Amino acid sequence: MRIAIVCYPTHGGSGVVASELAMGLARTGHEVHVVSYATPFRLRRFHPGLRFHEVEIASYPLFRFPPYTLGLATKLAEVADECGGLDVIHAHYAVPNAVSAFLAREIIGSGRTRLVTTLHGTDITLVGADRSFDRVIRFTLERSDAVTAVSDYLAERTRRDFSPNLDVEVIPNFVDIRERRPGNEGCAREAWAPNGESILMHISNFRPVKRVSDVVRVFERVRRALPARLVFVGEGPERLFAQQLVRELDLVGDVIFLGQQDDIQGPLGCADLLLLPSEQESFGLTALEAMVNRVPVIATRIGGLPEVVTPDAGFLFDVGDVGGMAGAAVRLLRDEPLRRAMGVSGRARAVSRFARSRILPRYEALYARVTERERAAVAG
Ligand code: GMT
Repeated sequence: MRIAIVCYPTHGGSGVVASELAMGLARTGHEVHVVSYATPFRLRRFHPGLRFHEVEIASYPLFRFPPYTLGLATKLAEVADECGGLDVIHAHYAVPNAVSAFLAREIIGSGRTRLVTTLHGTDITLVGADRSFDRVIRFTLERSDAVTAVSDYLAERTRRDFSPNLDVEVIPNFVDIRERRPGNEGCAREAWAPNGESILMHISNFRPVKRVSDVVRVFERVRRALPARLVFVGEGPERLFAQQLVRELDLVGDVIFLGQQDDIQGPLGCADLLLLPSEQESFGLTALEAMVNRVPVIATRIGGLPEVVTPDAGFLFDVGDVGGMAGAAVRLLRDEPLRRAMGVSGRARAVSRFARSRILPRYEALYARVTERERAAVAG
């Protein structure tokens, strides 16, 4: 099949999943075109069968805001023309990717191209909650040939907030289950914890929903109980606040800000546990990454996280329950057999439920269904 994947290129879960899907589909023999405003970070190396198309927006003094939605739609239509027609445009994230993809399908107008929209979370829970986007999101979802969501929670939330009768298929996110992926240099514990301290890790885009100050506060309590280090991976608007709190709580020597990393399997190799105290998470891809790397997870009982982190793989608490999370962290760090057992069960769960080899065929089956449906309608 000839498939265009539209996604964000940044270090967020939706871009990661879209890029991994694109690579997997290309390996399976599909012709894959990735369209975005920059090369997604996971696709910077050469991948046979995969092409990247950059959306460029001409600046013009009249435009107060660059018209990215239109540029993306135009680029998709151009890609369809140049490659001889697209079977599927698969948009990851509703705003504006699915809206542009809808427009592109109308411009292409061949009747051949199907639109698949995958919802990732904030496109429904945050962006979608903005009344100004409400109608355009509902319209696009209803006009998509198929809509998928990454968790039961998100599918239900989408139906509740947008369209009660909308058919939303749940196709969960997936991970690469290889023990040592190419480019993973491994990591040296001594560099972060020279005296054998425990290592707690947080990985995110440092948005307000991630509650990074809770990460620091949990760590402060753990630090009072035992020698430990906290490693932050990622970059975003709340990083400065986190750094300030680290200074206020006198933790500077024990906290490492690693910055944005393309490979998180490397750092996770040194983590004893992952902290994810988010107030919203439709899935929690970093929790799954931790699990596949045998790292137990301490997270919040919200959104799609309970579908990923089961009690054998970690501990879940109410949002803001810093004391509960710190208590569980201390317990885990003091009880090595428990930590190891949770790591092993977390990996087993990740491999049996969320391996790429399980999830990729579900997307392929969906593409086959939407394209077949159309052919059958034309033939009939
Ligand atoms: O967390 C974000 O704001 C980024 C967003 C994204 O687009 O990458 O993450 C969402 O999609 C991920 C991949 O499906 C999910 O794992 C995250 O849980 C989800 N984030 C939220 O729902 C807050």
